[in-house]
Amino acid sequence: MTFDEFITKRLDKKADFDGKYDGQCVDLFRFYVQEVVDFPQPMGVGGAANFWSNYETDPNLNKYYDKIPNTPTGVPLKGDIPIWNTKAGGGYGHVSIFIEGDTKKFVSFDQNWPTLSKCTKTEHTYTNVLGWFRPKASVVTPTTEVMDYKAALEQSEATVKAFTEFRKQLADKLKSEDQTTAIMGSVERFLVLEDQLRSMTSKYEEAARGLEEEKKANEGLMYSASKLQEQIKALQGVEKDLKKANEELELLRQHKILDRFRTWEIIVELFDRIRRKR
Ligand SMILES: [Ca+2]
Repeated sequence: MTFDEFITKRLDKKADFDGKYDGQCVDLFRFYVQEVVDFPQPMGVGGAANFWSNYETDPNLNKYYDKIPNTPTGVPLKGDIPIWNTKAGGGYGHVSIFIEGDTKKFVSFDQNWPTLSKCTKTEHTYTNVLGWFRPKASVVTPTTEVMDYKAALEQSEATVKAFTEFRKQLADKLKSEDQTTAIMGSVERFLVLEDQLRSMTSKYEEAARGLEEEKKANEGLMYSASKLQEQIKALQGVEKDLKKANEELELLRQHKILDRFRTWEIIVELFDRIRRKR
């Protein structure tokens, strides 16, 4: 579980891990190790201060936690484990789990501070604090991946809830005793309608495509027709010119023929005159 869930679970309750000496600070620490950090339990101690001095020799401490000494500027992270020296806790020292704070004071999750045998959020100064352990793997704060997974889970739970509610409302609307059968029938009808709609839509789309193609072809035809009209117009012009030329030619021909006639008449007349004179 997360540290926050751990706090919610254990706040204002007694936590007695070893079943001895009532609820102590070490009991809460060991529950934290078991339920949140999920590491093996450190060796037994006479008092909480011994965790600090045992660190180098206890593999369940030095393998799984960083040991960070207290300095004037150091501030633990949420989920870190502050350890007090033997001047605190009636000579035994003290241990808690850091929640929030700054360089002057902080709030942590404690048991038995000063002598309350239950878990509390407690305000402290850094007096007598030796330093803090920081769990090496980031198991205290859930990773982004875990948070994403949790969010996805919550969302799917909400979806399931919404669907259940929808089903219930549907059953009420259908006024049906046998909810499942009625709903399945409605869903089936809905699916058939949906299929019909889909097929009609595809038919419509097909028709629209055909229409579009036809329109394009038509545009091509219109273009050809207008071209043809231009050509006809041009041809008509040529024809007109030809006709005119023809007419002129005809006129010329007629004139020539007339001219010839005239010449012929003159010759005939001349011949006549000549004959007469003989
Ligand atoms: Ca105990």
